[in-house]
Amino acid sequence: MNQYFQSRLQFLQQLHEELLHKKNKEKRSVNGVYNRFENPVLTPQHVPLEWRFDLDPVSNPFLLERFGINATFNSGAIKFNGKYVLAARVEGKDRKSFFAIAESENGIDNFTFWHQPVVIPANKGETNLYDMRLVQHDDGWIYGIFCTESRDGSAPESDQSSAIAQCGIVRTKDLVKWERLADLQTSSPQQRNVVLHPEFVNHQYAFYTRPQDSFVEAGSGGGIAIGFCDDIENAIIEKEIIIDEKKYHTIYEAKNGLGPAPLKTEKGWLHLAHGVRNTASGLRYVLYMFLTDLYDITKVIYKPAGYFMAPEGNERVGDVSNVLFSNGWILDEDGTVFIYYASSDTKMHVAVSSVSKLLDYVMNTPEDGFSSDTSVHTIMTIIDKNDRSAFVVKNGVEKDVHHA
Ligand code: M1P
Repeated sequence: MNQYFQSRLQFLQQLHEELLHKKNKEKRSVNGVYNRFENPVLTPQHVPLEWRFDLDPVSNPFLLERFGINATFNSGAIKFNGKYVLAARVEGKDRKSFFAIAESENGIDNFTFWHQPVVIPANKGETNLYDMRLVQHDDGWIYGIFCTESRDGSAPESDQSSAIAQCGIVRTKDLVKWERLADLQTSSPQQRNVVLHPEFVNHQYAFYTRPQDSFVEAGSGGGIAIGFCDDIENAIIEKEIIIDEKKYHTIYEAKNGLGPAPLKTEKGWLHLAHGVRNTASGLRYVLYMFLTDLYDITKVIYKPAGYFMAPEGNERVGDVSNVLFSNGWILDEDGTVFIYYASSDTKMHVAVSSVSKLLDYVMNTPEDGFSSDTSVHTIMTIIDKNDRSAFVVKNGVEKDVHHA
């Protein structure tokens, strides 16, 4: 082994080890709903050296990177064998995405990739796979629901950008061996952000879909929909019912899409979704929440106005700037919720909350009145309540105003 190779290897290994063992630190929360953390939980630098470098000093004397990683983002999540596990979207410098499993003991730091990326049997013509939702279903399987992308065959040769997105389905028991099922069939020309509901509904599988006209724009489609089917091995959805539509002058006016599978709570099914609007600097993706009825999952019963989380600080900058996207969260037995979110299509982060806080947020944050006038009215109601309250806290001092 030449000296140069040896010192470079040492340098790379040390950098990697330090990153993998770095402790994460919770940040204080202003809104009180969740706490962000100082460091991202997955970055391209977390990807094992063995995937990126040929470590043989004879065939790679300069120890050059042979397969570069561009981003680690939009990860599905599940608690598996007591570990916090992410199915990350790993994107190479060649722009192709694939899935890789990373695990952590505590869910907030030291995420480490398994030995090899996930191998998914490929379908003819597929160019790209991404954004897996991991769902432990009542039927005993863990499903991976993801987006498959291929070139739009009807586009002229001069157009090398048009693509068709559809929904792929795989299942596993161990996150190692994955069985590919037939792709989901719906009548929508484009389908992204499809999520499997974790329970049977009237003995049927239920899918959340996002019917869309073109690859980027929702067009006449859009909105989060639900469809049902009998057979997961050959899943065909005849009818998509929109349960949460795009709407003028909201954070989801251009389009929206469901994030992870909903969490079951005593008050209803808790949903995390992304909303998109257009701005002078491009599309802005933020996260929002809503609650659906426990027994009628097509019925939205609570929906706070505006966003739950938006890109902050250096989360704002990346390959596709001004984007937060989440397709994975984990609910622990003690009610803690780990929200895994990606910033700007580049890296993964975690925010921690609890079911009680999230339900309080969803059920007690005022809903959208859809005008400036109603927003002012909402604030006036809060001020008025504080003015009339017997106990108010001012400048950190709790004071009984009736005896002041
Ligand atoms: O670039 C932002 C996101 O764009 C897409 O989401 P949507 O289908 O809602 O527009 C997805 O490609 C997603 O992966 C990406 O993060």
